[in-house]
Amino acid sequence: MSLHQDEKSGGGSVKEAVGPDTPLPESRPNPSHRTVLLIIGAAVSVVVLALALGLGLRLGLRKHQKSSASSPSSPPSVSAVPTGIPLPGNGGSAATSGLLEDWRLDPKSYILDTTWDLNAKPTTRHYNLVISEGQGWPDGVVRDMLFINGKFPGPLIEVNRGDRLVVNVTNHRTKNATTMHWHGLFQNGTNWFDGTAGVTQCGIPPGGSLVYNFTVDNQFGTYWYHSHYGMQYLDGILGPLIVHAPEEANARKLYDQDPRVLTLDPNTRTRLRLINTGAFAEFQLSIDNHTLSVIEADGTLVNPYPVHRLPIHVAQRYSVNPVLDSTTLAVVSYSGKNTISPAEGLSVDWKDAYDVVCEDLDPGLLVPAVREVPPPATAFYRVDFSFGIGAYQLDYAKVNGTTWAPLVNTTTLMEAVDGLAQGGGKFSTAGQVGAFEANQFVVGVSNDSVEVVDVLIYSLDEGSHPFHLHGHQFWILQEGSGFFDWTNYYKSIMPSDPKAVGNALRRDTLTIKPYAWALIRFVADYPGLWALHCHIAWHMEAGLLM
Ligand SMILES: [Cu+2]
Repeated sequence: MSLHQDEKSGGGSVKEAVGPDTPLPESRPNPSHRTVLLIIGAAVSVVVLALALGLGLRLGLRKHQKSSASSPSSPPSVSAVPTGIPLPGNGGSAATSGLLEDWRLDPKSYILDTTWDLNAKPTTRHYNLVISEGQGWPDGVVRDMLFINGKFPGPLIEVNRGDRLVVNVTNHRTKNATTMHWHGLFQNGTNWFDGTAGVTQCGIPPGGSLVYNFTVDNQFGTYWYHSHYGMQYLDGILGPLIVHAPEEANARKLYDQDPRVLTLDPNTRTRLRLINTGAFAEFQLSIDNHTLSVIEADGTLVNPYPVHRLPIHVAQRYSVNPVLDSTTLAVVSYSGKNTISPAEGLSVDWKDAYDVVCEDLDPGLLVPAVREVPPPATAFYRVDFSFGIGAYQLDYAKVNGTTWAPLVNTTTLMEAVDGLAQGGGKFSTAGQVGAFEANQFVVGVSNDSVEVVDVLIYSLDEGSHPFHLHGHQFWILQEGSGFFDWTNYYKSIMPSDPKAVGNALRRDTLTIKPYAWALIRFVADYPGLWALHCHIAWHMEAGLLM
């Protein structure tokens, strides 16, 4: 299996944000663009998690090497835990014995139980998540981390559509507050549990706790949860969240994995749920000699579509079925075959070139299995964003001229409630709402009727940006660069001519390409304040949110 990290997401305050340059031994091999992982097995999401956490250090490593006099020349390592780096605690033995460090979650706990009852009556499912501080070495280098229930990453949360989810989040940190966001969940009627610090809630203070209590409805698929407070999720506050539904029965596959090597049974179809929980890099995932059949994107089941490489940008999710063929040897091994550790040369990488620019699979290739023609739009907004140098010579993002900053001691939601009270129950719905502070760019949508909202997001930046809309899925209606075709828009797209908008892909995180635009549409029927933002952690920190 190879994971290609594409670091050309560009833009913004990247240089400021890659984190401390941890001194590294000179014997550390060159970082390879093609990384083969044998040590970290189990769910591929864990592989992604570990690489994502290590990313800052890898970037730091590059800088370090550039500035050092002699460049190391040893070949790329196939081990996720580089040799020659002393690991504290029992980490050293873990690298050789397969035992887990006590802070690392057992990857086996991410193997979904295929006997899960998809048709169970709606019930209430309780989870406890305790946030604490500590040290770990997910990429082989010791760093300060945050843990959930003492582990990284967080536990798998599983529900059925229609269930009530009750999660008690307790903050055992000594200084900073925290929140928990349920990425991709609609939160219909419970906007205040969306977990966005400064927008829908104040942080949970050290020593405090908050019980999130909401119903998961109208959706199923692969989601995740993460802290939405500063850039905390990069330090470890994250985990997978799977919503099941009876419709899944057709697509349901069996899972058979091993904690050290991804082991597949050639006679069993396997569903890998992939989550990019990283901060910055897009991953291009491939398995040598194996086609990946994409069956889900951000909670939308799609007709199987075969790819050799799957680009996954930050916060996006895909489900894939590896097309298995036991005559091939690969780093993925087949159970019952004596091919646990083939030399790397025995399997062959796809010849397809890696994407140079971070971009999604063409949404036109992923056809939703359930056709939903978007209703005609009733409102239209245009959003331009760019980066520029601001105070303290830092890069700041501008969204229609505003740079978002989380409110302290209150929330945008509270300001909205106050605004409603002062307006006698009525609220301006014309464009940007003036009831908020200047750094809170809020677009008001009617609270008297359900609007169908088109947003044309226009990038004036040289990088790629994975945009996430909270609380909704959106249809991807059009993408392009250069001028937007207004004539065509008013003639066929706004009124939803099926030939023009057809069976457009629905998802919640879309990569906007450099100097390009995307037209998305969503039905604004979940009341509340919902963030629309780039999910690259330091771009959001730089204000790329509205
Ligand atoms: Cu961005």
